[in-house]
Amino acid sequence: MIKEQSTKGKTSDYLRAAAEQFSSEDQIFEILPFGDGKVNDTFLVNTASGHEKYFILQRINQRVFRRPELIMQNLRVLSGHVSKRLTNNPIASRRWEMPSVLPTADSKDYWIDPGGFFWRAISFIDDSESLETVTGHGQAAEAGFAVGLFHSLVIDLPAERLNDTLAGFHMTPVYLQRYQAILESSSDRLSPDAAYCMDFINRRKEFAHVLESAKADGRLPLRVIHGDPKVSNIMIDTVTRLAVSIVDLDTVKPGLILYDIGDSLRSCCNPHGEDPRLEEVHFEPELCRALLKGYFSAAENFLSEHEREFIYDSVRLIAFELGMRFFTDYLEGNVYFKVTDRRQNLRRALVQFRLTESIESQAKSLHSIIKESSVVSL
Ligand code: GN1
Ligand code: MG
Repeated sequence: MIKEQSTKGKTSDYLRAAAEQFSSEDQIFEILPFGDGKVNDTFLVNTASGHEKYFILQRINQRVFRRPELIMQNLRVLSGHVSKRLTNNPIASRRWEMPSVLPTADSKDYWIDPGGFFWRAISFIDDSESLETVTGHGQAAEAGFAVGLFHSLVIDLPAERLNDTLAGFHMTPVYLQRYQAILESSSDRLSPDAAYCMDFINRRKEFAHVLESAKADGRLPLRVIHGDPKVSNIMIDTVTRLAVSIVDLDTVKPGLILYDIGDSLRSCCNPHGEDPRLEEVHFEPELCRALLKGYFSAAENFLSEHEREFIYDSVRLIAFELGMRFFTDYLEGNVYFKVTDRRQNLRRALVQFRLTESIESQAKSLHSIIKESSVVSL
């Protein structure tokens, strides 16, 4: 039986034992915390002393992913599909790799520790690193290329072949409902920052429905999406500085392609990242232009007219949605996103709301940048 995740189960309890399940004959030399993930616990395992031979070990957060075995099934379907695509149609003149699932000694996709926690291992993309923020047009174009290439590789994978690993993910009206329910039982609503957040959300309640309404009336189709294409999930070759992979595939599932485009723009065009000083936060339009150029250079012409029309709304929406998710979690006592202090999720919410305002204040110019960068070249 898989145990319900609780804050009591320390990751360190079975960390080494977990690494050993996936290291085949290799000795474990070093295990280090890895990346900036806010949900799962992620480690880099080095299995060789003197030189580097790595894999990624993760303990899945079962408060968020209630059925992690469904993630592993999705990863199998995804990697089977993509490796066939890459064998039949290799990416011309550049390196591109998909992370793969590593089996345990008894050929399972995961290991459940004696405390009931779910561990799995994924290959590390050699000679690559992720970026914390995008600092130039070249990097934005590479991030866009990676998301576009991912979409083009899964465009012919029927969405119904994948499990829904996280119900309601990126459905803004669902987050709005949750926020309203939590607000009713919260006592923090009187602090000035919390009052600001409440007012901010209140003024955008109608807007929260923009993508789900268009989906409901058939204008936006369900496709296979990545779900979390933020900048730190794009792997860059340490020598060529070109994107070589997109990782963190737990939220690959049926969804709107605009969740991905919106989230990629939200993350990459915010040059100071998710935890800066508030006055530094802004949405950088020229990074948006570069990212979309990169995206459309890899994504063939499959985006419909409607999908293109909603690109502006999608970036505004995903920034707003993430702010609302952080704020709700703050009100709820930080049960979803990892935090270092009690108010961190409140600060994160303020950053995303500032970013949303920056996007809104540039609506007109962003619409024309999006139009220019997403022209179909038939
Ligand atoms: C979470 O766990 P991590 O850091 O990969 C979240 C994303 C957010 C992101 C913001 C499953 O991703 O939706 O965009 O934080 N993932 C989940 O940094 O909720
Ligand atoms: Mg993620």
